[in-house]
Amino acid sequence: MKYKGIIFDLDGVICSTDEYHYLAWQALASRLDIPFDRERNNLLRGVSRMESLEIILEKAERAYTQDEKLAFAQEKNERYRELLKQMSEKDLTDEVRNTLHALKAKGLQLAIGSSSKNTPFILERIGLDKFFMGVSDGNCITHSKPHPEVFLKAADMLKLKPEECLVVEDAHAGVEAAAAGGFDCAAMGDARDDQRAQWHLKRFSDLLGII
Ligand code: B16
Ligand code: MG
Repeated sequence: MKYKGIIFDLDGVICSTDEYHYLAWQALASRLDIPFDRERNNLLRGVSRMESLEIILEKAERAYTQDEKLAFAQEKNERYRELLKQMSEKDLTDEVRNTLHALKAKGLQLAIGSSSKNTPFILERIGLDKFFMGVSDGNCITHSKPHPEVFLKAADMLKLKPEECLVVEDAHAGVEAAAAGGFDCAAMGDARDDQRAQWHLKRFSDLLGII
């Protein structure tokens, strides 16, 4: 088997929290009268909270102070966490759950590589808080994707080299991060056709055909 480990992005790969990010940013942008739509939202995938805010504010008609920006980020995160609180194990699809268990049964070592500081909370909501051997997230990195740090830390947690791991991503920034770190990547969702990825998944369960 070519890969010994798999590192999964969280939002948009394991669960649909990418939709909640969109709704929470959309509410903020609308309050501030800043144009924002799903196409611009795709630019925020895999990017840290403050960098996401800077991308949204590019369309603003006035400049904001750092204190205002911090308050906006907090406002968005509070709205986002209200949406997360409604999540339960039902928000993990059977397809994702069954595929994860099948990969583990094949002896693969599984980790999370997410830019989100809310990762522990989300994993707990969907009942996967004890499932992964390593969780590398926004709380343990200093550089957000497309920097490879989050995936390099995940590989370290699995005690594997980058070339032994496959990264699964839905963000162009994440595919770029995987390539920069020397990882193969399976791209899905918004990033599915990214030519820097070695694999292009129509569905999450297509992973079983690669491994
Ligand atoms: P938070 P991922 C990323 O998660 C999201 O794609 C991105 O939209 C978000 O801004 C980032 O996490 C930070 O999230 O505000 O919860 O810390 O796709 O890398 O799992
Ligand atoms: Mg993602």
